[in-house]
Amino acid sequence: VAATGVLATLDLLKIETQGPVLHLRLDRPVKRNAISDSLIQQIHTAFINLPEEIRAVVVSGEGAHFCAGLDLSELVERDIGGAVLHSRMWHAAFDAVQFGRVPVVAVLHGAVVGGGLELASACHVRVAEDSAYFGLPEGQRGIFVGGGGSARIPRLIGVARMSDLMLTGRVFDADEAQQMALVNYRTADGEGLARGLALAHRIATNAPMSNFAVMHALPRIADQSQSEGLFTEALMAAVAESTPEAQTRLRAFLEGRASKVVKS
Ligand code: 1HE
Repeated sequence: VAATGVLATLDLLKIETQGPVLHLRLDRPVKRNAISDSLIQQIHTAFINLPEEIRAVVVSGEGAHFCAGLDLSELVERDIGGAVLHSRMWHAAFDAVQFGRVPVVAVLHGAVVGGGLELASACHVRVAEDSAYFGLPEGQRGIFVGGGGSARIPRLIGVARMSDLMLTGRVFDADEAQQMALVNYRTADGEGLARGLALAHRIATNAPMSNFAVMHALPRIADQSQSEGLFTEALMAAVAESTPEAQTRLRAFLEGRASKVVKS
């Protein structure tokens, strides 16, 4: 179903909903989905205006590539102050992705480079098609990451691998990305979206408070000392457990009405 309201006004995104899942497609294929100021603002607007009934989001890219990163044609015009604010604008948008209301599944194909990799790293689950490849060409362009990549990407693959990408211009293919757990799922070309949507529908069946805890508590606990982390965990667990939904779900299991955990 096509999106309505403010989401329907975002001309660089194609947004559709399938029940509780919203599919947001970067829709600037002529420029390989390069992220202009307008596009970053539209991503931000979309994520802070998700309809109430949406429980999970899938992000993908139209055309042959997921995303070519920053729109380099807009970079030349900025002074230092403007550049700081520009980077902060990206931070706000990708914070809305990572720390919004619902989990986000990225479906990746073709180039996932520069700011495109920064966007992918703000998502919670990553699916890569065979064609996907990952790089940080900022080093070659004479710039640095500015979309949160230096904070997020080392948390996924480590400082050493990110340094290698930036210093040597190395590119990881989908196999390498999977080996280093940069991507969680691999599919053949053309099958990523179906897998991503299926995962999003599965995520959408979880209790919202459990999903919230995974999105908001887990990465913060990972940043805390063990003692602070354990305390945060106890508080988060108590909040989740005390929701009526948790009580209902626990009772359903105990009464034999809930699914068991089985080998997939
Ligand atoms: C662009 C951009 C872009 C394509 N900004 N216009 N990102 C990069 O350094 C990656 C630069 N792009 C590429 O390496 C390639 O374009 C791709 C490998 C992604 C795709 O190649 P291809 O052969 O399919 O397409 P193309 O012919 O290179 O590009 C088609 C058009 O898109 C062309 O414009 P046209 O007017 O000549 O048709 C390209 O100029 C344009 N295009 N990528 C502007 N990135 C917050 S900090 C984040 C910092 C970064 O992200 S730095 C990394 C930037």
